[in-house]
Amino acid sequence: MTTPLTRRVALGALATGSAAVLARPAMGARAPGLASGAFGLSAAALGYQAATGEYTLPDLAYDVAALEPHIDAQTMTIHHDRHHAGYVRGLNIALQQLELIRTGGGDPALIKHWCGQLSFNASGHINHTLFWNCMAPDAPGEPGGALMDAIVRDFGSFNSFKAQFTLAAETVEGGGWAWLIHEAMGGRLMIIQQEKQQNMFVTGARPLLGIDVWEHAYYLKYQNRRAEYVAAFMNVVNWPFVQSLYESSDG
Ligand code: MN3
Repeated sequence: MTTPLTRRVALGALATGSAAVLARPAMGARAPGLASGAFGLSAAALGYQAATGEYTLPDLAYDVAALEPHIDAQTMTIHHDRHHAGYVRGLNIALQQLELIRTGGGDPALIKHWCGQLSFNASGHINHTLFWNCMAPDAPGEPGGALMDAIVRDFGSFNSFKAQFTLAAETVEGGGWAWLIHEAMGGRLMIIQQEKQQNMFVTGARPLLGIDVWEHAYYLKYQNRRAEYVAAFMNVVNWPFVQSLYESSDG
């Protein structure tokens, strides 16, 4: 059983860009918290409880006010404690309902419904866990190392990357995300839009940097001015964390 404290420590190590995260893992080894789980996040970082088969809401690695003035404390509190918690709850319910169908206690006619709920809520949980870690106070402004090299190679320059990422984020239709992803088979970076929590993703790609552009992510502070929110987000990107995801995905 993983305690909340353990999770907080694990996420804290990711979010603060500690030496363990910044260092490129040696062959066969990974930095703490970056064990071989989904998308470079460990089971502990995702709040997975092996004993019960359920997921729990991971704590934030920083105070809800730590990203002010770019992302306000009230939005962070509601977003994490209510919206993200809702995805975790929905994920556990979907898993329970699918088990009931499997064991004869559920309605087989609802398999499509619960598969949809599983995809939506599991993706919502993973997306948000990544999202919180993609932001940090005292962010460095730009990536470095191999990630910066890859950005320049695949987008021409960091400014070109930023312009395309911003445009993608501003124009997601309805609720959704923009992601910088690593398509590992081709070995290149791409920017995609994702509708809802799970649609339009590229199979097998590793998400590196995501911005939540559902209205719940910005409406309290920015109302309908999504472009201002996207610009503010770029000021708090936790590039050391994004770099660690990239460097653990290309080996
Ligand atoms: Mn959200």
